[in-house]
Amino acid sequence: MQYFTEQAGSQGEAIRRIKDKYGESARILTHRTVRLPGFLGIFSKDGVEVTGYISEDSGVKQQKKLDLEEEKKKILASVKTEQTMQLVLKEVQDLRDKLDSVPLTRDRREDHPTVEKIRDLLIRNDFIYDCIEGTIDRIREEFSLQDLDDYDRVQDSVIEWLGDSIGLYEEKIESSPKVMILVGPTGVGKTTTIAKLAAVYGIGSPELRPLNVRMITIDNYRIGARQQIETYGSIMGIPVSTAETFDDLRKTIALYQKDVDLVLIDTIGKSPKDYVKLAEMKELLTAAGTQAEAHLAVSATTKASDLREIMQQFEPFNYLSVVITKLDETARIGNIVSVLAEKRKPVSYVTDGQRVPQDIQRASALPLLLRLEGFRVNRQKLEERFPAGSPMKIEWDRRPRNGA
Ligand SMILES: Nc1nc2c(ncn2[C@@H]2O[C@H](COP(=O)(O)OP(=O)(O)OP(=O)(O)O)[C@@H](O)[C@H]2O)c(=O)[nH]1
Ligand SMILES: [Mg+2]
Repeated sequence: MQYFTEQAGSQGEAIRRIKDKYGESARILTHRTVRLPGFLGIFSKDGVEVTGYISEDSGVKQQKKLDLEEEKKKILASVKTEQTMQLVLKEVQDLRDKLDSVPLTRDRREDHPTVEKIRDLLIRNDFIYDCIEGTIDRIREEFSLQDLDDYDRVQDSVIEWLGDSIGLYEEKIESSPKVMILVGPTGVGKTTTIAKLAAVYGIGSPELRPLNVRMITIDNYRIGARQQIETYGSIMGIPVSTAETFDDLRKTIALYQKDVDLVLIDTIGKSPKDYVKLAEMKELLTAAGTQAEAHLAVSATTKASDLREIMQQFEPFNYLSVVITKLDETARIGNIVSVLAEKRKPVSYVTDGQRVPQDIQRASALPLLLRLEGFRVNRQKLEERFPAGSPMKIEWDRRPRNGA
């Protein structure tokens, strides 16, 4: 700390001198009256002595001020660099624009409102990136710039392409008995679907005679699981067996060789991350015999990345088709439609509610396309192009209304 003492004839004069010498940072501590020496020791007079110090605080402030100045300079310098960068970027952009305009049509069309609108709709419906870009590319290939002005025509084609991308698996009950195993993650609706299928096939339809159906559950671990399927069985008059071991399963199926048409096997829901249990379940396929077919149940509400993972993890079951459940619980079907197309897996059944057995239908693109949000769907045209999968649903929906 730097101290100072200043003597003057008056306090005012002392302070003025201090300010002149030390500036604004001078701080007064004390002042006292002193005898000031006069000329040659004679004519001495009273005066004031002021003591004080130089404030470091203001020194810091000053330093800060300096730092700030420094910063400001730096910022200004960087702004200049930034400006240069911006200029360079702009130059690059201009160059790119020039280059892009060389092949003419392609990027000019990208800005066509029809293309933009379709892209937005596909995004809104949760289609995955590859599917969206694939569709946009196809629009570019198949429509001239002039054709793009006809939005309705373009969107109708897009709906058709999406419909065509949905592979269908038609279940054929030929071998006797046909053994169908439903695998899939926990809680997607496997047991409910098994019950629906048992009822639908057990009751028959105008096209298919009532089949002799059996249900087998290997879900002995969870309290209530066995009861759940047995309840369905007893209501529908369809026998249910429980297989405690894979050997049990083999023996049970062997018992059904003669007069049973369809054996439906309900499995335990497994998280796709449950590798060990999945491997164990794989043994199940072997036990169920060579004629057994696995199908994977997934909920339509599953997001695309999870769907991919599930489909990957259940791959060892060589599932032939996917059963889409809980379609009623989602407004967006882009995720499931795009992942199925990506993995090239067909759909066999679609379920859209909890009612057993009404809420199931044989797969068709129709129920999925009808759920497309924001697209103007011409139902009649779509029904002609993508006929409903099976009379299953229609048959059941008619019954209550006819009072049958
Ligand atoms: N909204 C709706 N709910 C469904 C559908 N299918 C099944 N559910 C319901 O989903 C819940 C689970 O169904 P389950 O059949 O027990 O599912 P799961 O796959 O057997 O389950 P775990 O055996 O625990 O793996 C139940 O409440 C069903 O009623 C469907 O299509 N739509
Ligand atoms: Mg179950």
